[in-house]
Amino acid sequence: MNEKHLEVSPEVRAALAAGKPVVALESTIISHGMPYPQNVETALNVERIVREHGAVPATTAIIGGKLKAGLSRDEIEYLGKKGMAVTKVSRRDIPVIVAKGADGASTVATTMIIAAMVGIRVFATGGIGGVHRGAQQTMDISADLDELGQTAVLVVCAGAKAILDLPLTLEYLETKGVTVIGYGTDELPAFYTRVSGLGVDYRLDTPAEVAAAFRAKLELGLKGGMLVTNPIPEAYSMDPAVINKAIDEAIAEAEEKGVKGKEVTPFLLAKVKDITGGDSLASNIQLVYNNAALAAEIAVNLAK
Ligand code: PSU
Ligand code: MN
Repeated sequence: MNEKHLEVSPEVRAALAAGKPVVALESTIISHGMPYPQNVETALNVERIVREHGAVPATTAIIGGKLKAGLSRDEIEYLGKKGMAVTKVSRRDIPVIVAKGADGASTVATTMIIAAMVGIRVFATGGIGGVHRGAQQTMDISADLDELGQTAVLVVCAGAKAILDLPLTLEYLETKGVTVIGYGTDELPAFYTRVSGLGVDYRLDTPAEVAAAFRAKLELGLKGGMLVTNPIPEAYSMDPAVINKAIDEAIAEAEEKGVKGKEVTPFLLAKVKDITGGDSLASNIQLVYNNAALAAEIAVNLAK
């Protein structure tokens, strides 16, 4: 691999060389997914939770044109403070940001790319991008889904937000050959809620079972990732009526304002948070912690 554009922290490098479990983490969730200062606090807690579960955290971003795996506290603080002013970097954005020597926050797609480049197999986040409602007209389909179809990284999330068209998102993942696992559930979790009325492809109940399925995929040389959907803990799940009403309002406002392209997801996330008066933010934070713990356990099993 050409390491010219890569910077792996000493801790992450040592863990990978020793075959120890490592969990990748994204940074768009820090800059664009949550407000400051909760975003920085959450990012640091997620790193701690990964460690407590026996793995090394590798938060990713682009800093000064370098793809980074493993950020310092100061770098996390910097991205969190800068918020939406940081460039949100998905696959198509990487070449120009690197060539300019600029900074960028990694989406799910970019985090998978960085993880695969350095040899990290497991990644924890909150929610992935997907097929947006109205995609039949707008063709707004997140690059995260194609990345899952081509890059061999296992992604642990809490399902997808109902800001997306969930049935179409599942169809798209099927087309791309992405296995959707329900962790301890037969139903696709919908981020803020444990239920969606839609089925997952397979239910698996332990980190060891998930690791075995992913190991089989790697051994077979099947390209692409795997999606593990982990329901939000009961205690933090939201009333579906409340959250769905907030989402409908947010989507109506986005349409009215003509919000387009890469702005759509951050706009909807911020609106939903405002409408629910911060309740959704508290849930969001807890489900990320839950995913970090599971991802670390899967990484530990995969490293055995
Ligand atoms: N969904 C969330 N929280 C997030 C995102 C999505 O619930 O923070 C972020 C992730 O970084 C994801 C990106 O990769 O938004 C998807 O953006 P887009 O839909 O523009 O591909
Ligand atoms: Mn989009």
